[in-house]
Amino acid sequence: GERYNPREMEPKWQQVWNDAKSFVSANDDPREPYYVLEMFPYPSGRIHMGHVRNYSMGDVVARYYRAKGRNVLHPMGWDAFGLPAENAAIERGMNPGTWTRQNIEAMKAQLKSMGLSIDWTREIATCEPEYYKHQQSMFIDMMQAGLVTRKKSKVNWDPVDMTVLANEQVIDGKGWRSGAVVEQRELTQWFFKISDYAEELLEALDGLTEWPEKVRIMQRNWIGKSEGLRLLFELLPDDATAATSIEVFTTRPDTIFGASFIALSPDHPLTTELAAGNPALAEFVAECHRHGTATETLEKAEKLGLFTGLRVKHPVIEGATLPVYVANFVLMDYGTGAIFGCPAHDQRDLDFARKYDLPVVPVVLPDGADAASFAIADEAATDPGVIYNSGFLDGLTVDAAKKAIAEHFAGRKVDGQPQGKVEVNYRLRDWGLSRQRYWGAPIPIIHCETCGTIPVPKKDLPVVLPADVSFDKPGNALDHHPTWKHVNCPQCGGAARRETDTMDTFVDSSWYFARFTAPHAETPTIPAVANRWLPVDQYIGGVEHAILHLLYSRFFTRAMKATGHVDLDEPFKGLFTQGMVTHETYKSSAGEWVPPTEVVVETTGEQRAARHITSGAPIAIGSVEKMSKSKKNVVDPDEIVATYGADTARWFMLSDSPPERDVQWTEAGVEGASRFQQRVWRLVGETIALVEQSSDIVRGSDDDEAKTLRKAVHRAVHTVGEDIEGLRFNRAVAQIYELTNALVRAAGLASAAPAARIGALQEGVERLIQLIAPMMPHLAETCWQALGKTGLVTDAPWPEVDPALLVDDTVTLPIQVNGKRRGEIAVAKGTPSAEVEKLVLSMDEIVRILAGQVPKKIVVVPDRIVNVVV
Ligand code: ANZ
Ligand code: ZN
Repeated sequence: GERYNPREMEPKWQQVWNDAKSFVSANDDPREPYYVLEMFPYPSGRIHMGHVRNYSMGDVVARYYRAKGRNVLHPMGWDAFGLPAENAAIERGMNPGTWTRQNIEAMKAQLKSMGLSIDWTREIATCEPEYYKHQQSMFIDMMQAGLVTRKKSKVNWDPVDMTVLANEQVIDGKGWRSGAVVEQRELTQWFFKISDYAEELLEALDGLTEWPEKVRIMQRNWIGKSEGLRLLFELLPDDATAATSIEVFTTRPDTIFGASFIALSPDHPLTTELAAGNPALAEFVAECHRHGTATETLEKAEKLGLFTGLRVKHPVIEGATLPVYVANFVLMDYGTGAIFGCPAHDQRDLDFARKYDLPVVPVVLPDGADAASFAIADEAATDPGVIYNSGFLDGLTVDAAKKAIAEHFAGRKVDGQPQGKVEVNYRLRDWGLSRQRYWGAPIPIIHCETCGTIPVPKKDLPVVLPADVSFDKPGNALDHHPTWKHVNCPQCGGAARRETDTMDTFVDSSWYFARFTAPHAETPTIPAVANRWLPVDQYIGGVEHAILHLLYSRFFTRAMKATGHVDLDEPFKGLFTQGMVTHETYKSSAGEWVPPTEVVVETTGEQRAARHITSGAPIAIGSVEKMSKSKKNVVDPDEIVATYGADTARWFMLSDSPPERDVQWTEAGVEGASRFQQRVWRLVGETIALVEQSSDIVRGSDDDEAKTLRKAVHRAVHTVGEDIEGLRFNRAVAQIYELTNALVRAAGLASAAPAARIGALQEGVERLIQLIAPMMPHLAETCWQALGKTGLVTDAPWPEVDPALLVDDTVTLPIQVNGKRRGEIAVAKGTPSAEVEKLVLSMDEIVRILAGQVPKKIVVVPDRIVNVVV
């Protein structure tokens, strides 16, 4: 027969599906809904192999549940705002919108060439006013519901790009793009009050049982609940300040006897007061400000401090005092902005103490350590143990000591207040959404000198981004626009100014899944429709979004509930985070990365050697790395689709490793996938020929040969279904390989009962095609048609499984000789006793044990046990 030609068949079937509107889902379809979603892409220009993997998985799930009779929603859109578009605009002198929309068109064509079962009628792009109009409207709703605030805050300011940077965009204290040393600035910013939901977001994690445990742990840590104590330290009188106490926050009050200093944040009000009269301190504070606020930066940076001259009373050691420092590692926006340091049991405190020569007194004795000899060197002791060197706390566990010391301080007074107060703190900060950038959704606010901060009236939405902007000056092009920001106040009619900050792009992606349920509605959602589809049954994407995107979406869903747009708390019922796509790296002798397309790899025995495809120069084969432009080890999906077809790329992506792990893209792997495709096609051809030659085909026969094959088929249908539901795509693929082998063997068999065998083969091949349809849909349609089936395999219901054929019908019977177990025998269920007897007596082991004796009696309990009595 002819080879299968994906280049011809793939576009053909894509057209057929498109014309038949196969994947358009109706909101009023009475069948049970199933919503599968892959994280929508940023329109960077081209899809990469990571997208291919992500969307192949989602498509298998979508096509499978469609076949299972569910009303499937499988949409696609574009996370289309963000900095890269502005950078491209600056480089190419192009409007960011033009660049973005061109990229969307190019990537959409690429996605279509993959044959994904997407409902393109629901496509959305977050940069279009039809989308962000509703985001602006919800922003106003949330503001009125008290979920938005505007406050001054410290931000990372990139002095070259003239914008605020997120903590994640500050790398080693420098702006990720400009490389400029990031400064701290106080700016008035817009915030979502996500911290109001800290406890709820934390508690609800336990209910997300279909999420990976690692993602839940990351969110738990990010929210960072800690229970501790606010503790007042009495200041010794000093001319430098009128303050009488310092309040610290600690989660380890049990270590109080090991305290050796107090440290204030550089931004603590007392620091500011002292710095006014202390030039050295003022200089130190300025130095701290020159380094970023990013927590990560602070954690890596050297611990630095300056003694203020102040001292406090030690709260539990009579007559002792502690020095007060200002230290760079104490943050103002956590706890109280002041700490007590216990160097023996906290690494930062230990580094600090070693540097400034402060005492290190251990007060928690690790389990198993000896009190007389235990000492702290370079590493703080953070393991559990028993309190010692601590007066009335001695002998208590850490937890018991925390309780005891909390009670102790609750009963004492400093400045007329209890000295200690139990307090819960969260690391989670409010979500700063202001960006001083052009390419984002404008924040719908007008500032009026008389009326204050006024939301834009809803009838005036959307606040549209002007297209006529120039990027000749750094900073926010919206702010530089000659007219855009000058408006009249909607309240008093006087001259006023538009807010020129735009929204963080994470806002756009915090509700797109809800918009997909009614993408053309005049309101942000149609609540009844959204509630019917949501939560997303299966969400699939990269683990890099484990915290921000997924946490923001969880918050935003709650905020949408509070403002009446949906009626649910959790947006994603099932979450799956897929692994990355990797490839070998190659380097020339000059030490330059060489792309795989320019490399020929030859294998002789165990040895692999590479050379340059044109020059023949030797090339070093390097490690396997995540595909990245910087290492040039990328493979372009377009080239793969053009050479092998989309089905081959999809199949390989699903087959080679568990979906949560990395998969290594290899030429050999793709070729294997391509060969399998041809093998299926040949099997279909042989089956058709066999069917044509025989006049009498029997389907569903109980004939031995036919039944064995039918059992293999039904078992495969059953387990492939289970594996797809469990997202174990590689195992589903392995089952399909096995079934194909069995069918190929059966096709080649010279048989005693050809009518039954060919019937079973025909049934088996039809089922095989249905099993591969979610993964290689184009090949499956071609085969389905060749087999003479009517309609599309895409529309065929998932095959029914005959439970009788799933039953394993061999049993293993233990064999006892004179009551002692001597062996076992596997026989078909229901084998008659006489036959079992004969089989047992012919077994080598039994013959040996009997050593010529004739058994007195043989008792066979059918399907249970064999007893031989001699
Ligand atoms: C004394 C102590 C002794 C502490 C010890 C730790 C270990 P979590 O658990 O993450 O909430 N801390 C408090 N406020 C701080 C701030 N604004 N900036 C930097 N560090 C701060 O961390 C709480 C602990 O971090 C607190 O407990 C405090 O140090 C420090 F053996 O107090 B601890
Ligand atoms: Zn006004």
